[in-house]
Amino acid sequence: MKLKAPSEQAFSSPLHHPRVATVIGRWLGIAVLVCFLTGLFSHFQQSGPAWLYIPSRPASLYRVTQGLHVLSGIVAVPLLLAKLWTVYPKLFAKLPWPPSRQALTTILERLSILVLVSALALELFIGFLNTLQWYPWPFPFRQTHYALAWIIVGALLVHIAVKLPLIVAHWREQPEPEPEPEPETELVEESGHGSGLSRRGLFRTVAGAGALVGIAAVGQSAPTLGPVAVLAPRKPGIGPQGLPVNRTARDAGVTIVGADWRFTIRGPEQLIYTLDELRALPQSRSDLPIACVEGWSQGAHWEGVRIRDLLTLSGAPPSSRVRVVSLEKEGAYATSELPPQFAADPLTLLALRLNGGDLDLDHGFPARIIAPNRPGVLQTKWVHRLEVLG
Ligand SMILES: Nc1nc2c(c(=O)[nH]1)N[C@H]1C(S)=C(S)[C@@H](COP(=O)(O)O)O[C@H]1N2
Ligand SMILES: [Mo]
Repeated sequence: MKLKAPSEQAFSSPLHHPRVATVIGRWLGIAVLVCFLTGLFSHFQQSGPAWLYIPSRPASLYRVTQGLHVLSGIVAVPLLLAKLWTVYPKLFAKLPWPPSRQALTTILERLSILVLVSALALELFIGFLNTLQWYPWPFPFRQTHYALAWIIVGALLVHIAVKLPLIVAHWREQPEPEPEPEPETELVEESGHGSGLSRRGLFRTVAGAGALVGIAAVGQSAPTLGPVAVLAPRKPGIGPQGLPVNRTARDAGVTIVGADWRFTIRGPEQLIYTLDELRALPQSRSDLPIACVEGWSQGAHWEGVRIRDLLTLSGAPPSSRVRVVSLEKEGAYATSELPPQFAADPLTLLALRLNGGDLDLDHGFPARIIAPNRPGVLQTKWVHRLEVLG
């Protein structure tokens, strides 16, 4: 027996319609745009060009942008699935044959959609696994995630340009045309006419699915929704001193920190402090969040010595570029750099205390960096040296 592929016309449900594709495409487009822009911001924070100035305020800006990044990525998943379902009969459309100029355009257009869909599906998939801190692949996550983002944006612009006439024609709702009188009296169920979901019903279902996964995820950065955050690997309030931990001291290879611990600042003058000497310096308080790139965030109360005060003590100007060095031996987060505007910000601390007690070893005991508007990965723990770079 020979199996025959259906033709595009076999899918006659009114839900496989350019109007539906336009409406869901708009939602997906907004989610992708928000995800892209917030992702760029996060990328530039971590490895931006030297000329790019990122302000240290508003203090919670990164918390909001990264929360939106993960939220829009998760909401994009049901939107993408719905969009693909709406347009999948196109897979069975006949290619114009013999090849003509028009056929070439059609093939190129199909290829751009193939690139768009596969890159976006892969992007959302690895992004979601990353929120679970699971990296079952041999490539570096951040660089790959970033490169895919540009491929998606490029392919999306081509897709929108090609479909522009269709998008414009279906941007506004039009009254649905009267169905043609059918020659046969009996309607087959599969034909979709008059049966099943209406367009409005489909839009409600898709919006509902988006809202549901959104609510299940956003609780990792919005504490009031913490209890329903079933998609969140870390929930607010759970962890030592009521704050989640991304990488424990043990995972980072940091063991007991003893009385021989010293803190060094290398400026024009080199100063060395014991922990008690650091505690005897003027202490400041900052209420700042840890906002992890993986999407969870939580505010906390920090106490410690202002970085700008330490810089002044070592004879350096308060707005200096500073290298932060951890006791952690290897790993991408063992060191970080504070740009001058972050070092000078009075909220930026070498924190010794968290939520009213000495730092837990997993939160960076004896000392860590906490600064406003920064990704969690740059809030270096177990700090034992600052180097003034200029
Ligand atoms: N030295 C060092 N500092 C680090 C890390 C690390 O792995 N090593 N992890 C970072 C990450 S990814 C985050 S989100 C924050 C989390 O801080 P917390 O564990 O105190 O909540 O610490 C940051 N500081
Ligand atoms: Mo993080």
